[in-house]
Amino acid sequence: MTTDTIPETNLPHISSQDPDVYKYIAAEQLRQEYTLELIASENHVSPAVREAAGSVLTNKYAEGYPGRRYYGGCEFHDSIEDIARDRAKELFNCQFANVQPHSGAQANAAVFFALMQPGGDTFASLVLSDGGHLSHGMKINFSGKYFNPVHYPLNYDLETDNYEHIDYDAVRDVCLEHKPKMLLCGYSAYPRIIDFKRFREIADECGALLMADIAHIAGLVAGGVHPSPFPHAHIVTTTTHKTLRGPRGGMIMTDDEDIAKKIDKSVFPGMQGGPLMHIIAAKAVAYGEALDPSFKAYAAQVVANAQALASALVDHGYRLVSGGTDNHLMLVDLRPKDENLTGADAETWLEKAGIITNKNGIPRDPRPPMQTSGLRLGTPALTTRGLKEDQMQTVADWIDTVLTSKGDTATAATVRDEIRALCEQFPLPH
Ligand code: DSN
Repeated sequence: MTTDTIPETNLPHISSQDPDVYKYIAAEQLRQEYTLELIASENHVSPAVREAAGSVLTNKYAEGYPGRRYYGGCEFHDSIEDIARDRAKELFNCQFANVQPHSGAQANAAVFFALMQPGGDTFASLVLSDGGHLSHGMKINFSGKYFNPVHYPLNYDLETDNYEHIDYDAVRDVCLEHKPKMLLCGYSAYPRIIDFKRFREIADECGALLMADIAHIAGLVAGGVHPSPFPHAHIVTTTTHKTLRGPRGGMIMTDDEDIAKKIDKSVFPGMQGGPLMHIIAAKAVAYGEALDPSFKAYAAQVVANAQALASALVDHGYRLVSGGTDNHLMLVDLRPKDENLTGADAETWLEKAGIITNKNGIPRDPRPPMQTSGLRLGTPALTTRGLKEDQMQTVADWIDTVLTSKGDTATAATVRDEIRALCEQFPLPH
């Protein structure tokens, strides 16, 4: 990057004090401005959320909870955390919210250590390679090291309509066999509606607590375009930065007072020390935005865009895992289009053209995780910048052009110029 390409960043202090760091922040701003962000777990926050995250609240220790802190000077922090908790409860229609987890994985860890005994207790979940999350039982993650995961399968019966959907009968069978203490639902790469009511019936039948990790779909739940895990789940965890469009962070919610007490203790002092109060303020601001009626339209457009993109990709000859999408993401199986094309190559070639994605294993993928046969695409970030169904057709055409050209440099340059022109028409929120 040359200095004449450094954009206006409104960061005068870093710019004059620390040009080494500044130039990369500026470059990143430029990258975000002029590329299409299709990573399903990313989004563009509002300037108000960014201001809160960059505020003086970062200076303060506030260990404890509102009204019960271990440090003086927390008066305003109490008010901010109360606003964040109240807005979270209103947004998700639940009784208790802990807004202190630094991330989704830490939120999940806090729940596991609050409600299960390490070293023995069993939980049931979807395996990472089928669309689950590493904190749902991966062997080298805390969840697989300290607890005993058993996994329920997707439906792999090609004769049925719901191939590669959650197989609820199989969930029930696994739970009745292993009697897990907790049943987990909610995923990182699953494009279909989750039937929380059915999960709760299974949890009740086998005596398990139901935990829903809605990290990916929280914004869709808040916007009313995906069914809510409440009142079915005993515990709900989420991240705050994906479809919910807040700062990077986590949250835990419940309707059960006993569970809420255990969760609070498990987050602090169990897992964490001082809460990130600047991030809690940014969560409060983001929840305020999500409570605005305009957020419902945003969430509906995210899904409409995903469905438009999915259908245009199918028209180009790609296969979608489970046959399509009901939410913000899709998993593209690249093999029917080109048997030799890997997710890793697709990710690299698309990035050269200004389309940012991530390679992703597809269920029963014969390739290893750093290669993969699939690509995960999502529409939350494109929808934030104002793109609609018409542009999704164009995005699918660009993806196909780049992949069909096998990463040809001239093709990538042409597409990149066209994308820049589109990005200029749909600037990021500043
Ligand atoms: N890494 C996140 C994602 O991309 O889905 C999940 O934590």
